[in-house]
Amino acid sequence: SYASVTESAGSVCFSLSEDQRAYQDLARKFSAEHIIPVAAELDRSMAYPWEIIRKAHGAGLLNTHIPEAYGGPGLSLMDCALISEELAFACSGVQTACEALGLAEAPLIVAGSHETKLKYLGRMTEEPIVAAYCVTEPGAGSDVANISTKAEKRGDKWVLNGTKMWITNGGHANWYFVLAKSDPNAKPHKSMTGFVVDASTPGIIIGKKEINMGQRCSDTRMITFEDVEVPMENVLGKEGEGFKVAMAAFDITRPLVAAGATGLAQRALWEAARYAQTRKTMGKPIISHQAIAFMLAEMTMSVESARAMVWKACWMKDVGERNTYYASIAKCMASAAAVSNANNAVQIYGGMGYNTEAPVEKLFRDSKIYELYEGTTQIQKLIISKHLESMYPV
Ligand code: CS8
Ligand code: FAD
Repeated sequence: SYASVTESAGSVCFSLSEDQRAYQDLARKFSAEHIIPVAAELDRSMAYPWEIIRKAHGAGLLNTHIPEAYGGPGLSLMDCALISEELAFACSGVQTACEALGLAEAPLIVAGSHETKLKYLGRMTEEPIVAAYCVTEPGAGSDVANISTKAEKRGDKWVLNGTKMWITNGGHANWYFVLAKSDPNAKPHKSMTGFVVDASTPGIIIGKKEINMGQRCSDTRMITFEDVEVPMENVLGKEGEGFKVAMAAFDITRPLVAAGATGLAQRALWEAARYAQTRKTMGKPIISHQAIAFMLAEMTMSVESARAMVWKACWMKDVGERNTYYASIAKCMASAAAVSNANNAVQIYGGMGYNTEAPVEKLFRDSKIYELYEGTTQIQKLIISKHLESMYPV
């Protein structure tokens, strides 16, 4: 394990194992061959990247944290982060579509019964299908405790009613993770239950594809549940524990979203560093102007420090410790790196950076979402700050 490598080296270990380098390589080659060539067209057409999903499934790059018992490769979070970074380097819209499967699966991994895992995680590993995580609602995003979708027991079934918003993969999912209020009289954090819901269940209404600023091939929808019947065995964990299940999922996925943001930040640096060596003004390449060189140096520092925090957040989880605090630091830092590096890349490209023919224009639009989804920057800071009193007692 990572822990024993660290111990035996007598230091902190930043090197990758042979297997990790192989996964990184596989993802890098896959991205270069199958994603980069079609990324601009997917951005224009906004078509869902089904073909890439099928190929990625075949290449073993999806569902990577599903345990072996359920047909997955059971990779560590660190392994998954290496893959996520490479996919997002190529196109973060594609990576979001891929990562959203992992997000839907995370509550099952955290709290699903053996039978539920066998059925729904097994399905994901058998064929290239996708799933979605339905927590946010039109009236409650950051404030998860305030959701209003209802779950009521009727006979031997649960019945769901309510509307979810901004659901990634919403229009293509085979099944949904749904968080709903099952006991309106309980305290908010004990009032919710998590369910797995087959997308073919009557009463599920799929909204139009939302047209977003960036990551345009990713599919974002409103999903409405009208008297949707869910069998008792599709409850994840215990009744009333849904809030914690939904939150614990983020301990797995926030480091991976942060890895995606790091990939985008790295791509912006890569594009800008190369452009700055060929574009000349006042008789020399613009990289020779210190103002530009220092912007590139800052972009380098942002991406390196974001990656270091992603690795730390993953390592913490992989050695079996609660990583919520580091997951939030990584998510916050990496999303800031993505936004500032994309902004700087556009600046370094000059007027050309503002044009749709330049790769950095897409990066600029794609980057902003990282500061919003999976918990906004303010929410990550809220989570980090909640740790301070116990860390620094007076
Ligand atoms: O509501 C919390 C929050 O995190 N809000 C942000 C919501 C969010 O991140 N939404 C993202 C939706 S998904 C998405 O955007 C997908 S993007 C597309 C796919 C991309 C590819 C993947 C909050 C604001 C931090 C919570 O605040 P509070 O309501 O004040 O609750 P707390 O007091 O902090 O906690 C209440 C109890 O829950 C326990 N808890 C909290 N976090 C965890 C974790 N694991 C286990 N348990 C947790 N991480 C906490 O300990 C409290 O329990 P007690 O027993 O009461 O002590
Ligand atoms: P609000 O919660 O209304 O926040 C508005 C502003 O207030 C933000 O700046 C926020 O940071 C700030 N704010 C809120 N509360 C506080 C506070 N206590 N202190 C300080 N500032 C605060 N959700 C899912 O469940 N599944 C998905 O698959 C999914 N995919 C998404 C894909 C896209 C493209 C988008 C745009 C969203 C997606 N989301 C998904 C929803 C996303 O997680 C929410 O949009 C996000 O959590 C913010 O919630 P909100 O939009 O309701 O903003």
